[in-house]
Amino acid sequence: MPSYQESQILEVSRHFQIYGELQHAEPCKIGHINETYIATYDQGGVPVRYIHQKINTDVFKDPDGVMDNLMRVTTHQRNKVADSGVGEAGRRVLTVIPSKDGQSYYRADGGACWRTFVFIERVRTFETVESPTQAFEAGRAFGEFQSLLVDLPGDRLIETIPFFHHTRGRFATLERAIEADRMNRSKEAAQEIELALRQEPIVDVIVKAMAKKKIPERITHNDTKFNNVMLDLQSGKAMCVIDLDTVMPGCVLYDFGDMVRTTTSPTLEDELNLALIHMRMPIFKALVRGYIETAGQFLTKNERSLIAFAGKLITYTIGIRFLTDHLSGDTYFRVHRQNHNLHRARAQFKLMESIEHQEEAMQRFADSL
Ligand code: GN1
Ligand code: MG
Repeated sequence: MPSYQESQILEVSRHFQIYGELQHAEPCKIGHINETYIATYDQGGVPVRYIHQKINTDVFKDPDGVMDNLMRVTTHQRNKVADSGVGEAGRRVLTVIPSKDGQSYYRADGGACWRTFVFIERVRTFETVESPTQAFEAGRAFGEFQSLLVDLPGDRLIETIPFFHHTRGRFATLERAIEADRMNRSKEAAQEIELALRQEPIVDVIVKAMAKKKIPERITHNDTKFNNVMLDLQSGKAMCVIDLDTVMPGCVLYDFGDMVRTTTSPTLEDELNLALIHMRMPIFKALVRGYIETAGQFLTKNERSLIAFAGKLITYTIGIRFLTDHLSGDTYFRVHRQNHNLHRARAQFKLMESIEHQEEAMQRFADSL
């Protein structure tokens, strides 16, 4: 739940290099981790919007690292976009507004970390994919995002959350949560726990392939939810990829997998009616086509060979993270109703099964491109 009132946002806003008077601020309810506010300023009679965001430092324990990565990544992207001549770099790449003392974020007295972005106008995000064209755009956008970062100069990016998509690590954490059963919830979740544990044979596939260098490490987004793609209101084309806190060294397959998870079902992530949850092949096809269009030039054969599997694996991994959080008392993902994380886990497992049923056909299609 948003815990900041307009008056507090006013206090925060004073610390950033923004001209004009704050007129209005409202919480943006998307996202399970950070707190986001849309703020409108009067700049010489024109309303101009910004995003103020409080970084969740329980989750992102190294905000300096998060912001260093973010500045390096967005600067590099902006330069490349500007050089390419496509135009509208300011709507294609996130712009950070520095604090009054020239930092990329502002740390308040109590320790709260706030940052500010330019609000990108005339775009919108969607919670579910409404057409193959939208899926194509999502695939294209994240593929392009990865491809722009292939030549990022400098040191390796900081791992803002170490072992973020490490399925074996996530599996072990689930096992510990079952064992501890802090909230006494394991009995009610017995079916989900059983289903989750049964999948153990898949948890090491990508982890091991990476350890053996069969799959390369690359700079990846790591939170490629469909609602992190901003689509132009008029053309419907993807303009900007947002939510860059987990941009770090990773595996492109996790990025692709999370696109499958968040685009192919017609339902929300926490859908209660399991009968509605399924992987839509036409959407998947459009998604891969879009992704291959922009990422195809750098993907290796090994990466391509796990495209369909990645969808299943990430859907499973996010499912066990929700289940773990449910068993541990909902301390990580923000919840809005009772058993919310259990519902989310159930929905992921249903989608995982649907992907599994179609996995061969999905991979065959990817291989044909
Ligand atoms: C979290 O807050 P949001 O919605 O951007 C989570 C992702 C999960 C996602 C599930 C840092 O992202 O990993 O896939 O929820 N982010 C973090 O909806 O854990
Ligand atoms: Mg996120």
